[in-house]
Amino acid sequence: MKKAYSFNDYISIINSKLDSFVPECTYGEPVVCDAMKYSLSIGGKRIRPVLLLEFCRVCGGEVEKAVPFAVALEMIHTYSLIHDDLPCMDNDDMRRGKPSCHIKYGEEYALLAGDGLLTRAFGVIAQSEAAKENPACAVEAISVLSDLAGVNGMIGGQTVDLMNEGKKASIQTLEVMDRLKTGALIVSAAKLGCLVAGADEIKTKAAVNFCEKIGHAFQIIDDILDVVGDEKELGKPIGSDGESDKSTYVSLLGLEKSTEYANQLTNEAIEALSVFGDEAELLKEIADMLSKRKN
Ligand code: GRG
Repeated sequence: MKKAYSFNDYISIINSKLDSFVPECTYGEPVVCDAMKYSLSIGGKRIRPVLLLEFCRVCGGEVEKAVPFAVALEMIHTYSLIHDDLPCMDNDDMRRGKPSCHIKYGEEYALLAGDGLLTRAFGVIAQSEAAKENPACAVEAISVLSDLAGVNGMIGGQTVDLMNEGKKASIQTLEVMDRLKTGALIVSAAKLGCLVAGADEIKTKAAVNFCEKIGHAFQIIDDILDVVGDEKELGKPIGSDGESDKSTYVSLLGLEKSTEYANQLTNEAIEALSVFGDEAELLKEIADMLSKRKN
């Protein structure tokens, strides 16, 4: 098994590489590249890239090789946050405790920065060392990411979310929406990490199962934090779900049942890790940390 990394080791690797994958502007108007770098650099928990790198490691892969895939995933996540904050979506002025991209750079450039991150993400994978060594792996990774971030993945979830604005959605609708909107990118971390490592089907299934469960718990906790969270710690205002009359786990199940549900999913996620034996310690810690997160 390859050397173990701590959560902070992974954060350092990711944070030190993100900027270098944003292209230099060659025509003298760097505003969009600056906005891309700004949104990538203002923080964030880096959960998705950390999971990707750790799944690669526990499946016997080389973490260094997986870094561009992790960067690509964080770029797609960051693009979704930039677009989600725009006035035509959630109209949020703050993100990760700092002014949202459109507040800092204007709506037009924020839109382009999101587009820039999305398109660049696929280039980062296609141009990686791993792609040169194993083009089929890169093509598969691009295909997986494009499906999970696309209209039957994250974008689909956002569409269901928009269509249900102002309506009382059922718990079933909520589960579909969150599986797509929040879960799909978290699952892509498992799929891509396993793919780069050349993991077998049993390990890939276990990794996907783990990410589906923590992705689901993640959204429930997001809904809980929107009610009982601390604005400073969250880096964004709370109460927006209630204000927009949005159906959430909390509004449908109540705080106590939502918390129990999130804990149950976290336990199930941890059980799914048994196939990785002693190597799963950090993944268990991540599940536990996410279940107790305050931001
Ligand atoms: C493409 C417009 C558009 C939207 C896609 C993912 C998404 C839909 C919108 C982002 C906003 C949102 C509340 C998504 C739910 C998932 C979620 C809780 C995202 C925040 O992820 P964290 O907590 O963020 O990992 P950090 O800042 O830590 O990276």
